[in-house]
Amino acid sequence: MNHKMRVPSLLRFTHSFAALSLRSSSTALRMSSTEANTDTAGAAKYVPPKVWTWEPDEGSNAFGAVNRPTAGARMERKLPIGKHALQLYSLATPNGQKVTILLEEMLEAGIKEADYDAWIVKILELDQFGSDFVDINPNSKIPALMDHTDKDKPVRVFESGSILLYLAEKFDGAFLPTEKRTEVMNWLFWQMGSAP
Ligand SMILES: N[C@@H](CCC(=O)N[C@@H](CS)C(=O)NCC(=O)O)C(=O)O
Repeated sequence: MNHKMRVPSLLRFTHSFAALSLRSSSTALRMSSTEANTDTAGAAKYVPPKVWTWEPDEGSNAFGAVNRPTAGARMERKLPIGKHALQLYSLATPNGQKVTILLEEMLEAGIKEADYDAWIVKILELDQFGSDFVDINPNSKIPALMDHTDKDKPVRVFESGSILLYLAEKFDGAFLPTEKRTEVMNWLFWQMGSAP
C-alpha cells in the first residue's frame, strides 16, 4: 500500500473539513447574534434568570404538582405489606410493567418463591411522595420493591433495571445464564438507556 500517496490526500480532506466546520460555526455565530431573542418560529426565547428561584406550578398540566426541585417525603404514609417475601409498589407504566412481566415469567417457569404482593402507587395522586415509599426509593419513582426474605434485614430495590437484575440473580438460572451474562447485560443497559 502506498502510504506516501495516502497521507497528503487524507490531510487535504482534513483541512477542507476543518475549513467547512469553521465556516459553518461562524455562520452559526452570526445567526445567534442577530437572532438571539427569537427562535426559528419567531417566538420569544427563554432567557434564564441570573438567580433561579422555583415557582410552584401545581395546575398547568398533570405533572405540575409532581415535579419539584427538591427530594424527600412530602407526607407521612404507611405502605401495606402482604404475605409474600416480595412486595412490589408499582403501576402499569412501561417501567412498572418490566418488573411484573419478569415476575410472571418466573412464576410461569415454576419459581414459586417469585410470588409477590403488588400494590398500586398512583403517581398522579402523589403516592410516590409518601414517607414509606421514599424510604424504599428516595427518587420517588415506581417501580420499587422490598424483599422481606430475611425479616431482620429486608432489602430495598429501586430502578427498574436494578430490580430486574436483583430478581434474575436471586432466582439464578434461566433469566441470567452465566455463559450469556454479557449479552444479557448489553440488552439490559440498552433498554435502560435507549428504549422508549
Ligand atoms: N429510571 C427509572 C424511571 C422510573 C420512572 O420514571 N417512573 C415514573 C413512572 S413510569 C414515575 O414514578 N414517575 C413519578 C414521578 O416522577 O414523580 C426506572 O427505570 O425505574
